[in-house]
Amino acid sequence: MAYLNGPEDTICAPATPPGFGGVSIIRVSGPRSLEICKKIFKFPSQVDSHKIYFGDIFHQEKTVDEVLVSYFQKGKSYTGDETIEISCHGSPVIVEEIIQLLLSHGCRLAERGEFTFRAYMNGNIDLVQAESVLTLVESQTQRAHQTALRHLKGELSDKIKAVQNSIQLSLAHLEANIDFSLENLETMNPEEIISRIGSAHKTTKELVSSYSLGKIVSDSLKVVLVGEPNVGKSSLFNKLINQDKAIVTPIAGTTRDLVEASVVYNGFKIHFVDTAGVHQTLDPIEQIGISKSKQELQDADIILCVLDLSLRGGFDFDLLKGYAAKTIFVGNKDDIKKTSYSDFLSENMPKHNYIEVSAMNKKSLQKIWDIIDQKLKDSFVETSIVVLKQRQYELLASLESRIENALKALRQDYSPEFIAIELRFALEASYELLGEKFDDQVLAKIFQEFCIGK
Ligand SMILES: Nc1nc2c(ncn2[C@@H]2O[C@H](COP(=O)(O)OP(=O)(O)OP(=O)(O)O)[C@@H](O)[C@H]2O)c(=O)[nH]1
Ligand SMILES: [Mg+2]
Repeated sequence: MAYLNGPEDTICAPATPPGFGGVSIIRVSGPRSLEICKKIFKFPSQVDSHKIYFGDIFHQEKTVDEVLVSYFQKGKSYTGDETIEISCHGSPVIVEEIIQLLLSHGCRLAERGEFTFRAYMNGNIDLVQAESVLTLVESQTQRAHQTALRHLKGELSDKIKAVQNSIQLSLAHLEANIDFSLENLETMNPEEIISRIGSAHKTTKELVSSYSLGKIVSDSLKVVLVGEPNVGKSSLFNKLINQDKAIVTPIAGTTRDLVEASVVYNGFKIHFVDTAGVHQTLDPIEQIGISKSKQELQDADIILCVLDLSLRGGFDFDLLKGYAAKTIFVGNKDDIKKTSYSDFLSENMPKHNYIEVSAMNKKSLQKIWDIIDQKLKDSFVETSIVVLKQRQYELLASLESRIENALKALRQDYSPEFIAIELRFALEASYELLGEKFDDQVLAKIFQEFCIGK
């Protein structure tokens, strides 16, 4: 990662997306920010932090634009370095011209995420907070936005730090016990250590299990419709997304590809996938579609297996093997004359995962929304903090398993050396989580997901 080598560089980049708008903002950060900006903007003799100055950006006596310039002194800015933000008129031509001027006077173009990277390197934020900046700018629902904001404010980091503190303290006391030269030292008794480690374990466990909701919050809840051809999957899909997106015809085998669409519901993004009807066919195009349908089942949060109430079908229920917990059977075409098949279904299907609806009657679809609601409720966990990132989840899971090992060993009165080893591993995971210990490749991966200017 190039910017690991250039903390002394003064960097610049547009902070607003390219295009025309009311204003565009250009960010400049680094030790020479003020010195460089003075070459293109007339500051008063005394420049104060967090003040906005009005004037012209000039180049060889010619005015480039009328702008507002804000100054943030070192230690009091987002990055922690001296920073200047130029708000110019929102035109890509003006932005380009100002950027070129800054470059010609000694700035370097910022890399992706470099401003946030500097904030992290300068200790303004930890790695968990840096990741939340990305989630914040990418969030597509209010709930994702609020969760990311709480992370940015440090709520998740604080929980991790509290766990880290408990481990450090317990480790110190255990190690004092191991070290015989400190024999007369007053150390914590085992019950006290067990209680501290126990509560650290509870916190990490809650955070780990919050990830199932976190995935839904930061991404979406995925609902996949499967079933035989002609049962009404596409009709239901269109009604659920409130759009005529998938083609509906009385011909079996209409849908051949995946059709996908998302809607926002109660602050969550719900992603629906309509699939090709599954049946025995020799048509190679349909076969590809069917194999795509099967692949979708794996990462669905809810599978809606649609059955036609008016017709005895021959759906191969083996397809859903292993997915029982997330499958709901939906008897569709409730509005037309039912056959013995529908009586059979209502008698034999387990009540808790069987519903009857009609794609022709939008009101009946409330039953599907109720299922989605229930799934969201089930995903809620004790803790109000939700883990959103896979990196955080994986490290928290390893943190949890190390603490759990230590706790078991403590309860069974194992030797303190053994317990200390587990706790040291746990501590390592917590350092990695907060970015107190880092690997260049991990950092590169995190910050390169950002856009330029962030
Ligand atoms: N009466 C009635 N007809 C329905 C209902 N749902 C779907 N249909 C009709 O059933 C036919 C098939 O509907 P689709 O939505 O295309 O079925 P599909 O499951 O997507 O079919 P494939 O794409 O071929 O797998 C169409 O003629 C729909 O109008 C319903 O609830 N009641
Ligand atoms: Mg279809």
